[in-house]
Amino acid sequence: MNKADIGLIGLAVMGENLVMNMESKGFTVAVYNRTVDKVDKFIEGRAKGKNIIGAHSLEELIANLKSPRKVMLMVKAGKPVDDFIEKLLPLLDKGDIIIDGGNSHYPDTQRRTEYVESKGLLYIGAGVSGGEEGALKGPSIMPGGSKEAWPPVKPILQGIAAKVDGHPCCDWVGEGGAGHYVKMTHNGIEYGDMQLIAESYILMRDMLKLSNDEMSKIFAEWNKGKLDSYLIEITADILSYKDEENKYAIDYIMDTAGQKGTGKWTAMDALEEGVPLTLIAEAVFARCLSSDKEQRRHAEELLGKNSPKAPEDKEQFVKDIENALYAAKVISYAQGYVLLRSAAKTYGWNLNFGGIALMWRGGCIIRSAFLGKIHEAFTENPDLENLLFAPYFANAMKEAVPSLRRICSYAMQEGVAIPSMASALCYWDGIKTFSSGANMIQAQRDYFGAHTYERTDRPKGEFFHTNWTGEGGDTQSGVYNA
Ligand code: 2AM
Repeated sequence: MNKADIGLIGLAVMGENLVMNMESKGFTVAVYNRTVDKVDKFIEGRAKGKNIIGAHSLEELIANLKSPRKVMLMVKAGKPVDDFIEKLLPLLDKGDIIIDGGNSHYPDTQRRTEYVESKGLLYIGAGVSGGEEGALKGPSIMPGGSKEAWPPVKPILQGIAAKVDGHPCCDWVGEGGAGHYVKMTHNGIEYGDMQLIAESYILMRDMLKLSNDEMSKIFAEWNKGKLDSYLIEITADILSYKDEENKYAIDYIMDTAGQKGTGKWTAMDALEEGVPLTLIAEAVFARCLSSDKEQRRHAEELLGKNSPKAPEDKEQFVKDIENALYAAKVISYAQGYVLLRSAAKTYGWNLNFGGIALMWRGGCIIRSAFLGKIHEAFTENPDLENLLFAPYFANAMKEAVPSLRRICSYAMQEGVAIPSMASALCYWDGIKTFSSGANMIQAQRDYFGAHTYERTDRPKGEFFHTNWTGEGGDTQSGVYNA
């Protein structure tokens, strides 16, 4: 057999499916796995008769690769990636490329890019989204790292990625850890989308007392309109799914949400960047609150259970939930993009924001028609400061926000917790308020800590201190902080 176009290490489901996908697109792939039995099983099983070469050692894997060699790691994030890099370095030559397609945290990818480049080789950290099915049929791929590595890798990664209107959901993101940063933000947005859907569900279930089938129909209907997306589609399926005993699966699934940490990373990074990513942060906290069911049982017994009343016009309420979900989703993406802008500045990445929307439009969990509109907004204005300022979204919000306001008011009054929708409304009202209450915070900081303040009637950059009590003196905190 000819030499392979690419080598892949890590034959768990994602790795195997990516190999099958690459092979189906005409690439020859060499494979290796730490537990070598899995190589033989794969070669004799799914890979039988395909252009796939099994290797029983890293040396054998590397010997089977065309130059410049490309080796993709699909192993557990963390130490295994560093270990494989160490083992690969002596086997590779200048200009060869190591690609990490796992769920690595972006600072690791930043560090590894620098390290591998310092050894004369090239590195790519690629976020891959779409789960097992995506890996096989076409995922969304977000590659970043050594820019020189992109041209040789591009035909393979774009070849296996999902396509929307013939456009691959994969393009160069930026240097260093940019690819994994964008993937992390994607996951944070996914947390937000899922929480908003869960809030819509709870509003319909607990306030309107709708049946699972009724809700399933509503979500299926929403999926034909502006909320058209993979997550809305699967929600309709989930609600109507009955098991062998004719019971609705959703009714007996425990309401304690798990998490693997990528939403938390996104929220932590937003705090680090000083970006108000409130909706996603609330979505992470909502999972935390859900996870302790015993505490919620205790609190319900001790503090009292709410019994929300249904609104009079149920049909209008369902329409309002649809619009509220949409408005909150726009806010969530607006916040996510502000985070990306901020990180791009911090790390010196030249991110193509419209291109990122295209990468997310297919293949991945947050895929939706809506991302096409985001792409258009950034194509019109690549320097768009906030998605809410794009004419299309500004108009859409004018129509949808009254519904978000009605839903939040009613849910608050009746005692249904919708933290992500509520945070969206607070952000919307907050960003539109030129004259906020932060003058009070500045006054307090100056009162107790002589932190000084700027004045509205003097030029910016001039700092003042008031001796509020007549006893504090005129010393400013900066003087003794220095
Ligand atoms: P294994 O089949 O030998 O366990 C997903 O878990 C993939 O990562 C698998 O291919 C797995 O190999 C690999 N993996 C997990 N931990 C690893 C480690 N410490 N070193 C090398 N490979 C590892």
